[in-house]
Amino acid sequence: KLVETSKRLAAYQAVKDYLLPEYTRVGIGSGSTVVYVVEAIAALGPAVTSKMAFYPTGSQSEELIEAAGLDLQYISKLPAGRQLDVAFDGADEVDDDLNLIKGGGACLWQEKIVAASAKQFVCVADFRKLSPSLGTAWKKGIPIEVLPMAAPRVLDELQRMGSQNPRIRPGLPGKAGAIVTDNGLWIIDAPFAPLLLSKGTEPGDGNNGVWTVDALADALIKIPGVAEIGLFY
Ligand code: DER
Repeated sequence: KLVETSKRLAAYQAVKDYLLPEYTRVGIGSGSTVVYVVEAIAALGPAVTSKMAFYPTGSQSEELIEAAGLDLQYISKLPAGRQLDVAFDGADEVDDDLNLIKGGGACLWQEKIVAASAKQFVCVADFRKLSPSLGTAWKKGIPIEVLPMAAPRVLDELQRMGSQNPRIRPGLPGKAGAIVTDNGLWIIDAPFAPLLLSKGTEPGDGNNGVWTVDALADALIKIPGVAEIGLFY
């Protein structure tokens, strides 16, 4: 109950503070906190929302926008040179530097594209998500979207980089085999020792078992077969 109330309060506050009435293009992330973001936006009423277009980050996000009766548009149709005014999304973990682990909902690739297409990215996270360094609260690992045929090679490389027991995310009941993302790919969850803040003072290049967020992100994205990683930094 406390968690749901916290998510809802955070979402309504974020919309109040960051969705300005003059905005016309709004990104909508994925997950359960974003459900409250859309609820808060819809509560503004058509007088405000009818002037806005809403851009999804996957099938769940699309459904939320449509179910709320909001105008559904797509980032693929955004005119060249234009940006979204703001994008709202959740996170799995947030460190003191506002680095994020995202991808708990397996929507990280489109989420990162939409976030990067917005002038302002608003992350809505309840008290559970705050942690001194990434990997201390969210222990399931960094979500990494991969081409299925490369998954074994990526797992090998993650082991070599010091990930503790990286694994392909299994499907939920009703889906035999691996989770398949909205993009037709798989997710590998790769736990690493707690990541230092991106301004980490130690040489966080993995040799001493710890990484700075930016050093790890740079290393992960280079692994052949990796499409995108669930580190926003
Ligand atoms: O997959 C994601 O990155 C989502 O934003 C997700 O991690 C947040 O989920 P929650 O709002 O249900 O905690």
